Amino acid sequence: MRLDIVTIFPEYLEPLNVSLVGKARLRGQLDVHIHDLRQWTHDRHNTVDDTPYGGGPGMVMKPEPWGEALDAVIASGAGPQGARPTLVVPTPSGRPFTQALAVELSERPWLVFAPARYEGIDRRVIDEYGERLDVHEVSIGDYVLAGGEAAVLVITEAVARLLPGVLGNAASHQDDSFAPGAMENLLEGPVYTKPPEWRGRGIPEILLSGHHGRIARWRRDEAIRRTVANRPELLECCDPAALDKHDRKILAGLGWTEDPEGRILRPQGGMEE
Ligand code: JA8
Repeated sequence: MRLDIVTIFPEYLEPLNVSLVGKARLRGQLDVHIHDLRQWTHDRHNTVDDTPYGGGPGMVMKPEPWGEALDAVIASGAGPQGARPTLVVPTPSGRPFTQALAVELSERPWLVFAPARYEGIDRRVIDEYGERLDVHEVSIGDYVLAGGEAAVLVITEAVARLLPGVLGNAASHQDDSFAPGAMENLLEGPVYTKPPEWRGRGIPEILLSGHHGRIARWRRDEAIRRTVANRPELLECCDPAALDKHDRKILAGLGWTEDPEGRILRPQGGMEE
């Protein structure tokens, strides 16, 4: 997979030299190109921003440097079949970045990232490239960063580990929390390793029992408990058929009920806090 990132802070992308992504690059599985947007400015001050039309706070990124940058990056890779990249623009007003979107992006041969600073990029840039490329405006969560570079790191790491051969074992991301069809909408439960006692704390006995069926059931119970505590909405909207009798027993013990269609409902009103 090829990745291009156009940014006014190339140093911000240094973490792409490290760990899983850095190793994937060294192995030739990821071909990463980082570009300084200011290369495509022509004034003495390398200006990339200007005041917003209509007034309001902050500055907006000018369209001309982005247009020249993206044209140059796209042309640099347009092979014989005229391969076009997928453009990814991190923004808090984008489509939520999920594991499903990470999978979708991991299937593309070439991603170009356009992380903004200030109040964002002049809308005409997104509209222009939307006519030529698949453009994904993506939000990594409901908070505002000072710029899109940290979101590029997040998206790149989530995508890179899905590439064939990047993670040691291909089976290992099948049961990630949020992997489509993993534990079906459940968060993962706790994990343990050696030593068997640490600061007076042991390991849940079941994990030492060798009863694989009972261990799987215990792990699922813990996953349900953690999902109830941290992300109850994941359970409330899930397919009722995804829950077995034992799941329902665990949930009943946590105060959850079932409607006549078998949909599960969180405890109503007031007992929390
Ligand atoms: C921001 Br400025 C800027 C650019 C991209 C993103 S993605 C996010 N959560 N915040 C801020």
